[in-house]
Amino acid sequence: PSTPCLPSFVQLHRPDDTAVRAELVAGLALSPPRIAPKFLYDALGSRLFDAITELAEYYPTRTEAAIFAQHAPDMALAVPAGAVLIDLGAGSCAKAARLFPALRPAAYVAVDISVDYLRAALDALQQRHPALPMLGLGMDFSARLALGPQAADWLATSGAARLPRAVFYPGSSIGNFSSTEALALLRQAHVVCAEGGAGGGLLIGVDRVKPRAVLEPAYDDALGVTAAFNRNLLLNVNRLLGADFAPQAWQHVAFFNAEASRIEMHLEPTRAQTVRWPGGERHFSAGERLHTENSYKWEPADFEALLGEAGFGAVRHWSDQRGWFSVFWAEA
Ligand code: AVJ
Repeated sequence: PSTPCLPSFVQLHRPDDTAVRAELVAGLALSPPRIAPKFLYDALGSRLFDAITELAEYYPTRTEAAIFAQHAPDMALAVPAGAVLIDLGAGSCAKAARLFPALRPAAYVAVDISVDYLRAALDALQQRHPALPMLGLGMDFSARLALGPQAADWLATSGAARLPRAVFYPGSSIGNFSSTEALALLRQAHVVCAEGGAGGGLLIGVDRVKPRAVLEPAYDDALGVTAAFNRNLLLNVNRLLGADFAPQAWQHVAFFNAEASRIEMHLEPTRAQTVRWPGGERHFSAGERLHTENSYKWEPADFEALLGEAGFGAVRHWSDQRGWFSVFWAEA
């Protein structure tokens, strides 16, 4: 019997406060102004997102979960057993953990923007899987995805350097990226897979184009949870930038832009106002929208073509009965 594993943790270049403030100020100066969707996820925002996933209107989370539950045995035939499972945006690590019995990974690398967030989740998961080597990797992979030398050292020490790598990117988080940005990220994911042993690949959840009558309520629910999630971004910006956004003076706006194949979320001022922060200000006229998120919806054939452009080989996918969501496996 081998000794139980302890999770390891590595934090790579965390953006400092100055860089975060500069990014916010630059976005506010644009016309139209925009703030990146990552600013939706402070402590309250993450809880509001969890609440969104429970809403009747928000189909992606439960649809994807049903696809994994139904097709896990089939996925296990495609994804090599004994791989290094690399979980992008791992958060609570719950989605990956549910796949452990089917995929039987030999090592688990949980990637998220902050290892602080991963620490409790990985400590608890390690208790339930004492023999599985686990690494928490703090990294903003939306800027650039590469495991780096410290993770490579950890894989070598864990005897996992030459194992196939399965990159796991569930939740249709890829939807936050335009096709150009998504291609860049998928290319980097392909490099990560290709650096491991043969047979690796990418397991990714993708939300599909569907009728507006289904899409729009998912992003503008009857209880106003998504509205609170969107407006909470202003409170986060107030905290990060020292700004004085009044959230009650901003309305949640969400609609499907069919030409661009994306849901857009905006915040619209209900009256003209000036927002101030140390060293700057911006005037908003009534109705001048602040763009906070895009959530792209894909046709499976287009997403498959994108995977090919990114360097992946054989592709297959699994979907729900209604064809609302797909999980792709793309071989490196
Ligand atoms: C976490 C990016 C997948 O686009 O559906 C949910 C975020 N925004 N409701 C999505 C979100 C509003 C979500 N992703």
